[in-house]
Amino acid sequence: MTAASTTATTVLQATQSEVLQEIQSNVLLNSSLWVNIALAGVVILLFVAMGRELESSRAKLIWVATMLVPLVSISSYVGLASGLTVGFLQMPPGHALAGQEVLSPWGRYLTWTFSTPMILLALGLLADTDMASLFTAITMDIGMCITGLAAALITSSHLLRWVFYGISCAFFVAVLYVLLVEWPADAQAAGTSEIFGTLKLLTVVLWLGYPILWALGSEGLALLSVGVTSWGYSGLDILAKYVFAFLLLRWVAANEGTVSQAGTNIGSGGAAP
Ligand code: RET
Repeated sequence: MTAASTTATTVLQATQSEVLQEIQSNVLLNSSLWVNIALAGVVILLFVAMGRELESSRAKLIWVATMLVPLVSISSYVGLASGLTVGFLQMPPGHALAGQEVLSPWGRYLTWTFSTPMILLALGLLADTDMASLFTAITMDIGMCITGLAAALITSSHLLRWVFYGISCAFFVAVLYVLLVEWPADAQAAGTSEIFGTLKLLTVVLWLGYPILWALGSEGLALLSVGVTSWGYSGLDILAKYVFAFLLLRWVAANEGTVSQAGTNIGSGGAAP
């Protein structure tokens, strides 16, 4: 073994049962995961009931995209609670916990790659935006999640952790631009601006909490413990996913007529001239 390979601990080296033991001995961390699993289960059943009456294919598409949010979430949290997507990382020199093995729930960032595009798909359909704009928001969002994952996983250099964090933030700015500048005008034209405005505000405010928490949490400046960081994400998830999705589905169920009349823009490069 080279010197580098003996000193670098990767997420793959601790066994899953060692990681599971560590998670289960940390009550704060463990409860932050199980509360979300239970909640996602209840929310899935509720959303199935709420979507029963939908008939138009557009309303059903929004419903499926919204349903996928708690479905991805329950899978994500079972992955975390079982230790499958959690590992120990040895933080590089320069990090507040340099040299220590820090528990990293990296599965969160990975599964955001699947859940956040569904949130944006549902919002984009609600705003009746065009294909180019929807594609931009979703691909920039995936870029944000993957580079966020890289920022969390890199142990070779403290500087590069923050470089990836910066790249992820740049992707995030593109998502925010679409949400704040492009889609409100589309929603106005589609007659969905009131509910879109509420959901946009909820999304923008809550999503801003994630990079702040990352920076303050155990993977960034380490001002917060692993358990507190995890509860932070769980709390944001409850609002950004379940409350968001509930408000959206309730509105779609009550306003199916408005939703089914939209749909002129998707599939085109933009609004008809
Ligand atoms: C990271 C760290 C790097 C910089 C940025 C981030 C943003 C994350 C966001 C996550 C939103 C997640 C949601 C999940 C619901 O399933 C990756 C924390 C910008 C905005 C809403």
